Amino acid sequence: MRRLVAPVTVLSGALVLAGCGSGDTQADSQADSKAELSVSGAYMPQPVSDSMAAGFLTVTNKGGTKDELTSVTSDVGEVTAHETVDASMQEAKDIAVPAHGQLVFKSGGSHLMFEKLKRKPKQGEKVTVQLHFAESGTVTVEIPVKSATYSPKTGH
Ligand SMILES: [Cu+2]
Repeated sequence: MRRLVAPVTVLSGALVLAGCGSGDTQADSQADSKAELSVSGAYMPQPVSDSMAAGFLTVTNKGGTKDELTSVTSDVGEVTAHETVDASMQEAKDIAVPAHGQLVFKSGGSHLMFEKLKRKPKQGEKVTVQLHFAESGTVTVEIPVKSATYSPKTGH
């Protein structure tokens, strides 16, 4: 198992189930509505490596039915979802997006792992990925490439 080149802080908890006032809340009128996904906070630190990169984003499910991230694809290379378990990474399959909950990929926790890069993403560019969900189908996300040391403000 290869390690990320960028230093990461190891935190526990791959999934954060509860939202915390991210500012883009929407009235939820149906108790048992379908999964209703939105993606926020996507970024990729400019990779140090020529062949690998990590991506982070949050998937929010405003619906009343859970969904599942089954796979991720991108034209820049191969993408898998990784979770961090006991300070090492492992591939995660079929990751749940709970009803009225979130799937969070963040530095030190779960992340999107880009490997076999066909080109090295540079700061200011965007990387397009397709998130494939069991219920909601494919969601395309443009991930902006930030500086190698970028870390998002948490908004708390
Ligand atoms: Cu990884």
